[in-house]
Amino acid sequence: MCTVCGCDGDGATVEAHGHHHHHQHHGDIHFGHGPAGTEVPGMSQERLIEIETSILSKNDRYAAANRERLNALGALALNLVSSPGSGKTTLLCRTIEMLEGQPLAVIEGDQQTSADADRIRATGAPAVQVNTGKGCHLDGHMVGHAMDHLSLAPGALLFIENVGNLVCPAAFDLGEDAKVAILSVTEGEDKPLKYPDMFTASRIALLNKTDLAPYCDIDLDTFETNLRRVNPEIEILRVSAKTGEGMDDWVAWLRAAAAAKSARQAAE
Ligand SMILES: Nc1nc2c(ncn2[C@@H]2O[C@H](COP(=O)(O)OP(=O)(O)OP(=O)(O)O)[C@@H](O)[C@H]2O)c(=O)[nH]1
Ligand SMILES: [Mg+2]
Repeated sequence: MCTVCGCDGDGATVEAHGHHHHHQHHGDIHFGHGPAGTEVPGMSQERLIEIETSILSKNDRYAAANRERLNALGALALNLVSSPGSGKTTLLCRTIEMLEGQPLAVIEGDQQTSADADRIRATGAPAVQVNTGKGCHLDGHMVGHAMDHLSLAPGALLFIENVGNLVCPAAFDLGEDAKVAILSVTEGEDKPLKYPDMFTASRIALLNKTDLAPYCDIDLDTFETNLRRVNPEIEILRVSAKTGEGMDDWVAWLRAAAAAKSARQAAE
């Protein structure tokens, strides 16, 4: 997981080498076959697992606290995950306009700049930007702080736009109700197979930029087949945040999910 990019690991400890990578056909090499699922030079598989467990168990405590706050409000939180530029912010801006009357707020994650939070605030919705610096994902602790700056109404929708990255955000629970994977047709239909963890972790995938499909030599049915190969349960909607195509179904999905969450809270 994310100890590879050094964003959280305490990489100082050097231990015996554990070589787990397997050579496959044609001399191709896979570094993910060991118990840790990855390799870092100079670090044993045991140490890697120890670091990952320590980081993720701390994260999980923050995420659980966030989830408790959200549950008490009957607020639905969605973690929007994707590669950079799939259209998360564009989609959010259009979604917010369509959700008129629905209380909502946005947390924006990026390495640098408050550009995306500014775009959200321009719609009139409250937004907090979180800059991660060298970090490559949002974590539970960051989201808890951001929530302190948003006075979420009961039954609100909280959209969390994660850092554009198809790898690391898959591992970090933020306390959300569901991950929403955004894919755009320009990325190619093979992405679910190449970056499976993100799509295994997501409840729904939005295939965005359908307006560009005719120019992209892409087969949307194969895109969907590949998504279901890594996650047979995943829901899929085809949308264009630009033209609005398919956006009614997405907004209906959101309204139903938000209603179900606040009903669950009312029943407690
Ligand atoms: N044609 C077309 N362009 C789109 C669509 N959605 C977004 N875009 C464009 O795609 C580019 C990236 O959109 P953003 O909304 O900034 O993407 P993002 O996922 O928020 O990007 P990061 O936050 O940087 O990861 C912009 O130029 C958008 O105008 C769409 O449905 N169709
Ligand atoms: Mg964005």
